[in-house]
Amino acid sequence: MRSDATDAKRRRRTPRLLSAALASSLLVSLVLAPSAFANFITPKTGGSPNANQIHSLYLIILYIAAVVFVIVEGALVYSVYRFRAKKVRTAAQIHGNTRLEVSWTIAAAAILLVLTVVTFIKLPSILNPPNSNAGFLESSLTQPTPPNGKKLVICVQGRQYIWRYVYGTGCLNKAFALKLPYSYQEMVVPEHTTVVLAIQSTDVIHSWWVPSLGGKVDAVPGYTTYTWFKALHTGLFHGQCAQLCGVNHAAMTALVKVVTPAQYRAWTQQQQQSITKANSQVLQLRTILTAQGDLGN
Ligand SMILES: [Cu+2]
Repeated sequence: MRSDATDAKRRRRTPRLLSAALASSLLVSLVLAPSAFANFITPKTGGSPNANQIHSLYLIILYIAAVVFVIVEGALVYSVYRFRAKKVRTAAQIHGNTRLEVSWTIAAAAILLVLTVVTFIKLPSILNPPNSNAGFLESSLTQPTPPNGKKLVICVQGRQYIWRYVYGTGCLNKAFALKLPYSYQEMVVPEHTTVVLAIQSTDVIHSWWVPSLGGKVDAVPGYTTYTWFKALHTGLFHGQCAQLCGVNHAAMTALVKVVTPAQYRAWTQQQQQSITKANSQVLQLRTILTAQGDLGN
């Protein structure tokens, strides 16, 4: 009898030990791999000052929420354990305790007040672009302008399922007349330059989102929304349309290639030449087809 009871006890203990071992090994492997946590629960950083500011604001709120979570869940777990069904222990009934209820209402209101004040203190550094060679990204219905007025304007047009970029002031209304360079999917920008994006859509709502370069901004048909960023170093930054815009939404990616100013100038010149060449080929083709009577009048 005794040995049967011991066996049963051992059998009950084994799955518990196994799950404890699994849980602790998972915890240890996560703690020992800090890279596993990098941008896992926090917004991405490092590409643009506004992205960094969004990240630091997020951390402040996360830490306050973590303290509240530990206090509330700690009290809950303690009470569940301490006052589990046993005759000798009875939890004090605090329902209707005015002082206690007023206290935690005031505490919750105070936390909200602190969060509001901190958010409004941080907001200008997220919304207002700096001069080139110092940068951020903003979203607004009016075009953001750095203090010295100097910016690179790029028009971003969302359509199912690709992004088109037109480079240069005038891209919103005179892009064709000015023969401005353009590209699809991959945006090329110079580093340390305040880039203002004018975002539009030709069909449904899309959302411009390159996490390392700041927040998300919707591309809404009939409206122009604005955002900005200032790339802190050269490199590639990946993005993804963040509004479900149709069956091929997942394929609507964006890539921002940050290069040196000299490389940027060379790239725009080359784009312009390629576009001019392609246009002249179209003209030649039109002349030939018209001469053959294939295009009508
Ligand atoms: Cu989309």
